[in-house]
Amino acid sequence: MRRRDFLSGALASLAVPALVGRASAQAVAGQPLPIPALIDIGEEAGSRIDAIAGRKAFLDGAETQVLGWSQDYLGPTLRMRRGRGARITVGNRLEQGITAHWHGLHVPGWQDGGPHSVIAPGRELEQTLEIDQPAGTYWYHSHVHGRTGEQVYHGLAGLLLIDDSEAADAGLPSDYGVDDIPMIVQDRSFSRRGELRYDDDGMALMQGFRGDRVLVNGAPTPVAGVPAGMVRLRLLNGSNSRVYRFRFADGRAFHHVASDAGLLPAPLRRTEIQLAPAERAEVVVDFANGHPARLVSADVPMPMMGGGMMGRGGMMNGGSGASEGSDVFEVARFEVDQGRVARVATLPATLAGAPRPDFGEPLRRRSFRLDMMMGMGMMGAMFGGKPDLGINGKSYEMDRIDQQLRLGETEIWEISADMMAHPFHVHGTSFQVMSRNGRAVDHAETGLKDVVWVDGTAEILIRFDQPARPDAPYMYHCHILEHEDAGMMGQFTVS
Ligand SMILES: [Cu+2]
Repeated sequence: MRRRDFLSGALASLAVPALVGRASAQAVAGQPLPIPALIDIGEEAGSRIDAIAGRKAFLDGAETQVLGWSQDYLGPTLRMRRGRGARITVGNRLEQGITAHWHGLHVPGWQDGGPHSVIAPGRELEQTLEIDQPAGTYWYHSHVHGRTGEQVYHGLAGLLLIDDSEAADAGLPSDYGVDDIPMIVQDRSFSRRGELRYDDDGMALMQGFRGDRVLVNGAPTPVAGVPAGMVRLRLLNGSNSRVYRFRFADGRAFHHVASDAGLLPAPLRRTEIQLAPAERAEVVVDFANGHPARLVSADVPMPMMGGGMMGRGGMMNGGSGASEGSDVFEVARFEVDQGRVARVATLPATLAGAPRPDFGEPLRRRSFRLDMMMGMGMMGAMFGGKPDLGINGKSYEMDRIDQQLRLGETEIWEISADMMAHPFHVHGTSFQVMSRNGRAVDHAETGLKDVVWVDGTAEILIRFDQPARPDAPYMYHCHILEHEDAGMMGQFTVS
């Protein structure tokens, strides 16, 4: 949406775009789920990813401009091993700067790929990351201040898996692409001609950009072939702002085995799981009965606190024809393929290799208020400007250090949100959620995290064991990418 169109568009956008079924170019629904190539990153030279521009047809016969890491849209899955170095070169073959942020990795600030670590067009950066953290599903994406939303939207993201020898004995399905399936879930919007559309003005900025189609690994509502047994799904919400509440259309239960930053102590039986932007979950689903299954998501409206000016409107689904009801849309289908061998028949009672966090006594408390009402905030957006969003009353500045932390000291961070809920992410570490809205949170249900959904207030226990200097500090920010780009971010050193 261009700014001059904004006022006329503002009322229409009170009803957020419907998901699925609106674009006139037809979705190539039902194509096989693409499985990103898996690259083992070891200590030897030679592993690289390059940011490139290309064209891709998401919808039938309609190509559109995309970005990707060594491929058109998204990138290979990078697998790194705990206790080893991971040597990787990141090249930039675009005409704009990029970064490679290793989301969830405990690496020093200068290797973290934040906004200060821009790789200029035509340049490359070689790094050896020292991997020492729990096995889990992490990811990587560009993180250039002011352009993260646009660059990730067009494809600069990919999965990053950490393995370790202990978790390898957890007894979970682990044959990549066969019974251990990566799923990057994103919503996108297309023009009538099938071109990717992205707006970050006005209301789209305030609520976060939302698309009207859901893609998994870049394919609309794909079908995954699975063996007749236990299958692990590694779900990443790679969307700019959409929150998903995943479940199976037939109501089958599944087991939640890992969250953002490692395994849970024991598999947890669930029928539904919510993921905010940048959150991950590993779940194990039993396909032994041979029946096909459909993964769906309830539409989750952005909760506006106190029924604010934008109301609580969600209204994501406009006539998908799905039988689940008007607020549910399909994400992917699973079909049992008898040619695939199921290696795991039962889940262990507890998960070997699950992190056992020991944060010790916290030494201090800090507060972070996620602000949407600063200065011209909401009014700016209503009149087509770029509002300043911020944290603790300040919009992000590249040359201002907001906090100076001490290496190895545990703190309690209290994060609060006005107006609407936000997913709050911290670089360089994993944390434990202590409470939400004053109610204690059970570690066995949430595991270690690097994103916390803040719908009111949340308290986290946090500690940094890696340094970050003023020239490449760590970030904390809202992971609604439009909010982050508009300044809902801060930065800190650790020494
Ligand atoms: Cu936000």
